[in-house]
Amino acid sequence: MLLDRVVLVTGASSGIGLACAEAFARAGARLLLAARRTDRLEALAARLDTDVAVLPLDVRDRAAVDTAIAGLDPGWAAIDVLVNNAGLAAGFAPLPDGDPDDWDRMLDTNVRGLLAVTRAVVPGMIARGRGHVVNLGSIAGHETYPNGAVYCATKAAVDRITQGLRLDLLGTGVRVSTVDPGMVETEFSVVRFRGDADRADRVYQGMTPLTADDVAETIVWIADRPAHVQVAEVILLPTDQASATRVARRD
Ligand code: NDP
Ligand code: 8X3
Repeated sequence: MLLDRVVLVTGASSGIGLACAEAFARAGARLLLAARRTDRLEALAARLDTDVAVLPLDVRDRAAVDTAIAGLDPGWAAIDVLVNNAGLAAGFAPLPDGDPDDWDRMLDTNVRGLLAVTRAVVPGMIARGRGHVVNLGSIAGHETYPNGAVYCATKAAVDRITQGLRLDLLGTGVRVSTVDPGMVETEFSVVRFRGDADRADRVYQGMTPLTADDVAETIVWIADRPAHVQVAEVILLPTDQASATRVARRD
């Protein structure tokens, strides 16, 4: 069903987005891969066995998002699946000590960026009477944990945007889904801790986290359901995780 479908993945240069690119390529889709680190996207494109176009994109730049989507070649313009994956956590601190620049990065990327890409892509889906938006939420959108208030707020916003979009697109034939993972070992924690790889490793110490592939396979499964089936929400946790704050560790 995904053969020759055009799939746009934001944040395809790393982690879940990169794994989505690989999984959709295996399913025969054609890929639009977006991120800021285009060297990584080019390297990924070179090893994928499908049609790929690289889209240099900072989702925080709304004008650039509009230009990039409006400027797609006709062969790429009819996007069937949008995976709104680009996102990050920046910092881990009690709210009164938080860095407002970190808050801006998270809000601008996870919320405003997701909105900008959605706004640029979805009208075309409506006009074609089909399409699928898959957002990357998080367990953090369902529960707030200490030191993560703003990141959790951005993911709660993603959850509400997902629900609102689904309501607003009712009757158009366009599907809206969210995948809300718990702990996934990617570059997420390295980014959150500003490159401190040891601290990032400790996040997953003594437990088995999800892999980016686990999440990507779920997203491909969602996109591959028949057109009348809309998977609204999947919460995907490692077996070693019961909530945002309850994790079984063996050491
Ligand atoms: P990674 O850090 O491995 O990947 C993040 C991706 O987002 C990169 O490709 C990065 O590309 C891209 N990105 C970040 N900022 C921007 C921007 N301004 N414009 C365009 N692309 C951007 O993390 P994950 O793969 O783990 O994260 C992917 C998504 O999954 C995020 O939305 C995250 O919140 C969510 N998530 C992650 C979980 C986890 O435990 N890892 C759990 C639940 C949800 P580049 O820097 O090249 O632009
Ligand atoms: C990422 C998962 O629990 O580290 O969204 O916030 S968590």
